[in-house]
Amino acid sequence: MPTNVTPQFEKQREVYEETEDLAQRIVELEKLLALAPNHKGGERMLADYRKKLAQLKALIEKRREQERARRSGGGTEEGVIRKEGAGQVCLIGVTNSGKSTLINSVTNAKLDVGNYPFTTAVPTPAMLTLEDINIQLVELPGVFEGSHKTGIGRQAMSVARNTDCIALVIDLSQDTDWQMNTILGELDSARVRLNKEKTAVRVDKVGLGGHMIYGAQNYQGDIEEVKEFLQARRITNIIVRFQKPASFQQLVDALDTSVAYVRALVIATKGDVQGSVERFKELEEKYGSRFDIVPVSAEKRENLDGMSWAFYRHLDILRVYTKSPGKERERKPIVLPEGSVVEDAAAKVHKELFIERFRSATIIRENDKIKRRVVGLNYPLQDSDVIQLSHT
Ligand SMILES: Nc1nc2c(ncn2[C@@H]2O[C@H](COP(=O)(O)OP(=O)(O)O)[C@@H](O)[C@H]2O)c(=O)[nH]1
Ligand SMILES: [Mg+2]
Repeated sequence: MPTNVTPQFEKQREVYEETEDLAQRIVELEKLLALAPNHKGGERMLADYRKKLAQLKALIEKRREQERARRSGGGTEEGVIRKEGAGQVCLIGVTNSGKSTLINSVTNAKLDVGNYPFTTAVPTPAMLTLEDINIQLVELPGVFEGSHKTGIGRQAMSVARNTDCIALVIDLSQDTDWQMNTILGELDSARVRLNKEKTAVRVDKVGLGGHMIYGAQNYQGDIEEVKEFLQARRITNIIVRFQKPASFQQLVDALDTSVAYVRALVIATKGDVQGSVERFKELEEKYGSRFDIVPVSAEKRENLDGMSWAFYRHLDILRVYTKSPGKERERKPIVLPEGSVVEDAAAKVHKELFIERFRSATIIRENDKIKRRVVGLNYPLQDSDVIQLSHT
């Protein structure tokens, strides 16, 4: 025995060590932790047990997920497009609805435009530059009833479920209700849910960057156990956002890949054709309460800027600019999830200097009544804040 522990603790340790059933083992280990000594010297042992607990929980979750995947016959394959830029928007619609034309008109891409079906057979990315950030647009192959069961459709849905925002592209030159029903039906079959209430925890698996945890103050527990859980699940690169107060179980649910919740909007295109005004009105009446609907015409280049900014708003991100005393602000922003605080920005600049040795932050808002304010690490940031950090 490394440290002084109580007889109850010793007894519970035996119970725990003899329990074989995984779920029960977790329960016993939790009991053990509750009985653990609270003095110095016991910390090391406690940390080891906590780590063990996280590993056991990860193991049981993995088994459950495999079980669910086996039952539903679906895999958990990742999207095939590498995410780049500040966020990713997927354009989805029936064939010939004008997706390629839209992407071509706001990026340098030269996607094939055709008056024949299924010109674009694989998810195709292009980069939209909006002021000082880039947004990745991805055209998904045209959907049709049952397309989620085809190889191409499955791949498209896998990209859709991992994206930051879905743009439903609705062609105003043909029946809109049929288009909406087809797209929504296919997404629903692929277990992609749109515009559901913001969940307490949002996770995004990414290609690099390690464990990026935002809103840690909302986590009801020790943030170390989150990191250990991710490690034990062998998830190396991920963004976890605690957007509201959240428990360990809510984190586990968020990592469940069988249902995806994605933000969405509608782009109503070909606004130049005859009958488009009436069809747009119908669309508004029917779906206006569920989605933002943005009318455009690629042909007449109408409202393309409005569409780009609508994408930006639906990514739920904000831009902040750092500034050194006596100098201009940096030209390139730091992009953070909405709801981020000063600490999240400081972590991106220099953790050791500006968090561990944090002194204060000055926020400069040119258009605000109070132009400069001195704040702490927990202060919530707004889009286009200029921030000056100082350390001891
Ligand atoms: N009138 C009009 N036609 C458009 C517009 N955008 C696209 N189209 C036409 O719609 C057809 C299909 O376009 P495309 O971008 O290939 O559709 P996709 O299959 O959804 O990628 C092409 O013939 C385009 O010229 C628009 O804003 N107005
Ligand atoms: Mg196309």
